[in-house]
Amino acid sequence: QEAHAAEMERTFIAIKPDGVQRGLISEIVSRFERKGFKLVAIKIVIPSKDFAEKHYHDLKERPFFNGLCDFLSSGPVVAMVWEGEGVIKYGRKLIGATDPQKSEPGTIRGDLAVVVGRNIIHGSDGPETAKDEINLWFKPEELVSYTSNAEKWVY
Ligand code: FUP
Repeated sequence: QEAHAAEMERTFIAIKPDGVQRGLISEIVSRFERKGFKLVAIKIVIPSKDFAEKHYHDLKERPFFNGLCDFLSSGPVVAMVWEGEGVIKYGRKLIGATDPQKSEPGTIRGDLAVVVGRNIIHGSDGPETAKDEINLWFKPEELVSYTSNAEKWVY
């Protein structure tokens, strides 16, 4: 069965400043890549505080909101769009629970992080937020559509 890129599910994944500073970019990219998901956009940026507040707007009433936005804007972030069947939900599974003390071993946060305020990675939590976050972080022309021969062996 052919899966067409235009219809394929996409999610927004970001390696936060702690993940970048700790040298975990390739480790994290590798886990998504080996699963069989396809990287369709990637860049490294230092978000402004204002931009971080837009990204986390759903959490603006939470007590940790200000610190969280300071943290996200404190250094380089690797912003990515990953594509593939079930990538939104399974991407969250690869990432693990929000609090690394509760993330299972084998997940990115479970294996590589210790506290919730430094949990190294972000992933969209549903189809609507995926769409919004991709639009916030990327221009349409920054996303690349391509056929990967490897997909024949994944789907
Ligand atoms: P997640 O989708 O797993 O990133 O979790 P949330 O959207 O609930 O939270 C976003 C970020 O807020 C987390 F990655 C870390 C931070 N956070 C805290 O610092 N303290 C909390 O109690 C909850 C979340």
